[in-house]
Amino acid sequence: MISFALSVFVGFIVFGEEFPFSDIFHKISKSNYTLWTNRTAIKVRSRMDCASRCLITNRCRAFTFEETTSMCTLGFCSQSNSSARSQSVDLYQIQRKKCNTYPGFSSKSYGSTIACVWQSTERLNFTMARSDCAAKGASLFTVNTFEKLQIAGLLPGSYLIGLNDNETEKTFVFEVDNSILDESLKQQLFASGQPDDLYSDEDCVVYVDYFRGLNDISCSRNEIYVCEQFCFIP
Ligand SMILES: [Ca+2]
Ligand SMILES: [Ca+2]
Repeated sequence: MISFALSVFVGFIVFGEEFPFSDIFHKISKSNYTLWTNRTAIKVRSRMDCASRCLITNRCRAFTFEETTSMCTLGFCSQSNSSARSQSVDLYQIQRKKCNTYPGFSSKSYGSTIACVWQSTERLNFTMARSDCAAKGASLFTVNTFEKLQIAGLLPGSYLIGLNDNETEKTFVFEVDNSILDESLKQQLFASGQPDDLYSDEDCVVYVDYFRGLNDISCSRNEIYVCEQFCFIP
């Protein structure tokens, strides 16, 4: 999809071809869905301009565009949400793919929570693991709820996930959207006595099977890792 999208974009720029907007993006009912994003709106020339920006932006699968102001917001995916939205904002989504159409990925569930995940066989450090997940159009596994912690337990062994306190010590940030792990959830997710920032050198996080919880480790350690697709059909 990414290479297809890129070639479409390049074709649009170089040859001035008609941009097959409606083949790629679908308008989503805004009464039921909102945009999952960590970006702020930017002013663009047109809806097509906004769509083009989404196609060349890593992990952009959806966007909103406000006709009257030409404000464009790029996002990860549309998500179910019953809260009211501004009627002037249109929400578009790239066609979602089934989880198992991403090579090696499979869906795992706990209750109504479903994750689309892939586990490595090779051990890499945090930076390399993160790059490998990005190359798959994914991010390191996000364990940000009790349910996701239970899903983590369905995968064998211990492995790196997408959470770190690289920027500010003790402030753990999820890789997928830079959201911050709050204190009460931190206590639920981490194993007893963790995170301990041992030797002042532990800023990356692994799920540890025998703790059934998280532990902070050195980012330079080579570990098994798990990638997660965030915009899929189970
Ligand atoms: Ca730390
Ligand atoms: Ca630790």
